[in-house]
This record gives sequence, C-alpha cells and structure tokens, in this order.
Amino acid sequence: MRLGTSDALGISQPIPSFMQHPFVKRFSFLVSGLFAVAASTMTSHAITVVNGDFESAFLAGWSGGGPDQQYITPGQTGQGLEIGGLGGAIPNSIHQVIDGFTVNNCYTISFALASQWAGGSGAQAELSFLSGSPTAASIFTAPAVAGFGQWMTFSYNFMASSSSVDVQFKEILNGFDDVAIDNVSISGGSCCSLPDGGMTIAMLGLGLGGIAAARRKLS
Ligand SMILES: [Ca+2]
Ligand SMILES: [Ca+2]
Repeated sequence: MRLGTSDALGISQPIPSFMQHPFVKRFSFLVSGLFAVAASTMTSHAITVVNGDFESAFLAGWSGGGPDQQYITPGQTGQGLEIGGLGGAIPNSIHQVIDGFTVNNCYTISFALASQWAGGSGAQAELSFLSGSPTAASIFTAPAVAGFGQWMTFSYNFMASSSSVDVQFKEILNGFDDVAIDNVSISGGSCCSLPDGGMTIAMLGLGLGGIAAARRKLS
C-alpha cells in the first residue's frame, strides 16, 4: 500500500505533512495500517427504509401484506400501519429487503408501536431478520392504551451479514389486540457493542501501541 496515492478504500488523498517525518516514513506500514483501521471504524452508509414512516401509499416499500391484512391508523406522527388487521390478533406480517449494509457491521433499528384494543397487556410485534443478519428475533410490547392512543419507541441492535437485510415485523397473539407500527428507521454502521467492534478497537490500540514501542526503540 502506497501512502499518498490512494488508501485501502481506493480514494486518492493528499499526503499529510506529518507523513514526511522520518520516523513516520520508516514505520509507514504501521501508520497506514492504523489509517485503514480508523477508516473502517468511521465508514458509515446511509440506510434507507422505504416508507418507514408509512406516510406514502398503503404498504409502499413493504411486502407480505395486503388489503384486509393491514390498515392505516393514526400514527406516532401522521399515519401508522396496523400490522394484524381484520378482526384482531391475526398474525399477519410485513417485511422489507433493505440495502446498503456493510457486512459484519452493527446497526440499530428503531420503531414505534401502539395497541388497538388494549384488551390485555398490550399488543405485541415480533421483529425478525428473514435474511442478511444472524441476530435473533425479539418481541416488543406496545403500551396497553386503546385506540393507538400511546406510542412507544423501541430500539434493537443487529449485525448485518449481507449488504441486504430482510426485516420483518409480525403481529404476535397477545389477547384480542392488534399492533400498529410507525417510524421505522435504521442508523449505525459500526460495531461498537458487538464482538467485532471490540476487536476493531483492540486492533486500533495495538496499532498505537506498536508505534509507541517503535518510538521508544528509536530514542
Ligand atoms: Ca407516520
Ligand atoms: Ca384490528
């Protein structure tokens, strides 16, 4: 890898002045490695959930649903989507293949849920990854307030094992109740809380330690 011409990402960059220092030139392989690691930890891609706020046309961007399976509801903001639909507590689902992920990076998906009937302890939705992520499914319970009267925002961390992840929300039978969803969004693109993230930080530390050790040897 040649410094100053292109980095590991193939992007041309000017040579920083400190790169001309004899010490830095001698141990450029360490510095370049450090730059590559730093670049990988800072890489972030915008992740777009199509119609994540459900303000577009009915079910635009989402698959798996249909008329009499889902309904537009009052939302957390604007309008939301009732996942279960007709009659109450029908385990219907919606899913969307979302692109733009970096493999082995972790992300946070956020979404809001509300109950239609609040006949029990609150309507429930299961979040699962049909493909593109090894992260386990999880069930979330909306506030037990009828008429979609109270929304709660949830967040869940997951790892991408593919550039495309198929995200599904499914109604879970929890008494006679239907769950509504709104404001699905995804952020992140680094691995801070998962094992890979720890390894990246450790590698960064090793890189800094290596340079410090080399500096001590020189002096
Ligand atoms: Ca909305
Ligand atoms: Ca219903």
